[in-house]
Amino acid sequence: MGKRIREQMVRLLLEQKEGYVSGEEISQRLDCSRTAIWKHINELRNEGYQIEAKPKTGYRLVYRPDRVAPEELIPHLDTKYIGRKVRYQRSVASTQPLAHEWAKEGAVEGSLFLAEEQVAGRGRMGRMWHSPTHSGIWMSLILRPQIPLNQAPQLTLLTSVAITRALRKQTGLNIRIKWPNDLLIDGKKICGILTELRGEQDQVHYVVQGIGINVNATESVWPEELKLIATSLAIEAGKTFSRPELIGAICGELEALYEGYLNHGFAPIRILWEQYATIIGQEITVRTGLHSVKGIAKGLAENGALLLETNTGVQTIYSSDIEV
Ligand code: BTX
Repeated sequence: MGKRIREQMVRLLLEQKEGYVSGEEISQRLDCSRTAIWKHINELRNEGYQIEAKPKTGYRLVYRPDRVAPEELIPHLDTKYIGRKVRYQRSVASTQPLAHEWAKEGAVEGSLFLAEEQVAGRGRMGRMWHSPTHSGIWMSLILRPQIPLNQAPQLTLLTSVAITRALRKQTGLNIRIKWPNDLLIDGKKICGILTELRGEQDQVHYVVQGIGINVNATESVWPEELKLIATSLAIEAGKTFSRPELIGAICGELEALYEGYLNHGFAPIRILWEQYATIIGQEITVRTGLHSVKGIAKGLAENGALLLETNTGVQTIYSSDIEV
C-alpha cells in the first residue's frame, strides 16, 4: 500500500517538472493525511530521491536516483501489455526463479520482473551472468504464446532482434547478433538472453525470457576474465543512458514483433534477424555436446534453426555454442 502511494507521489512530483506541488494537493489526489505524506517523503529520501520542502509552497523533486522501479519505468512505456505488470526488487539472487514462481501463480502475459542487482545471475548451461548493482538491465519477461514446444527457440531470436532494434535506435551503436543469444558490439558482449520454459510437447505453458544488458557498467565492476569479452553501452558510446528509457523502448519493440509473430509467424523475424546477424557467410565451428562441426553459416531455417553448409551437405543446428 505504502509502496503504491510512493509510486503515485513520484509521478505527481514528476508531473510538476521544475515546479512545486502543495501538500494539500498531494493529500487530496492520493487520499492520504499530511502526516502520511511526510512519512512517504522521508522514505523516498531514504531511497535516494532528493525532495525539497518549501514552507507554504510545497514539495519539489530535485534529484531522482537511477532506478528501474515501476514508477520510473511507466512514463517510458507505450505498450498494451509488455511491461505493464512489474515486480521490482533492489537485490535478488536471480530474477529467473522469481519470474517462474510468478508465472506459476498466474502472472499475465508481458509481466516483467526487474532488479537493480543479481548476486547469482544465471547464464545458459549453468554459467553465471555478472549483474553488478545499477549498472545494467536485469529482467525476466513472462510470455504465454500458443505455440508447440519446438518453436520456443524462435522467441530467443525474436527477443534478440527486438533488443537490437531498440538499442540501435536509442544509442546509435552498431549492435549485432551472434547466434543464438548474444548481442555484440565489435565482437564484445553487451547482452545475453536466457530462454526458459514450461510446457508439454504440443503446447508451451509459459516462457521466461531472461534479459541481461550491460548499460552503464565501467570495466572496474567486472572480474578480469570479463574485461576481454564484455562491453557496455556507456563504454562504447562514451556517455551513460537512462535504463528505464531503454527498457521502455525494448518493451515497445518486443510487443510489436511479438504481435507480428503471433499473427504472421516467424518469417518476418527471420528476415530481420539475418540483417543484424554477424555470422552469415562466415566459417564457424559449432559445438554440440562432444562433437564439433565446421561450416559456413548460411542463415536461418524456417523454424529458426541455423543452417550450416559443411563438406557433407547442409546441416541444421539447434541451440549450441559457436565459435567464429
Ligand atoms: P551465456 O551462457 O550465453 O553467457 C554467459 C557467459 O557470458 C559467462 O560464462 C561469461 O563468460 C559471460 N558473461 C557473464 N556475465 C557477463 C556480462 N555481464 N556481460 C558480458 N558477458 C558476461 C547468457 O548466457 C544469458 C544471460 C542472461 C542474463 C539474464 S539477467 C536477467 C535474468 N536473470 C538471470 O539470472 N539471468 C537472466
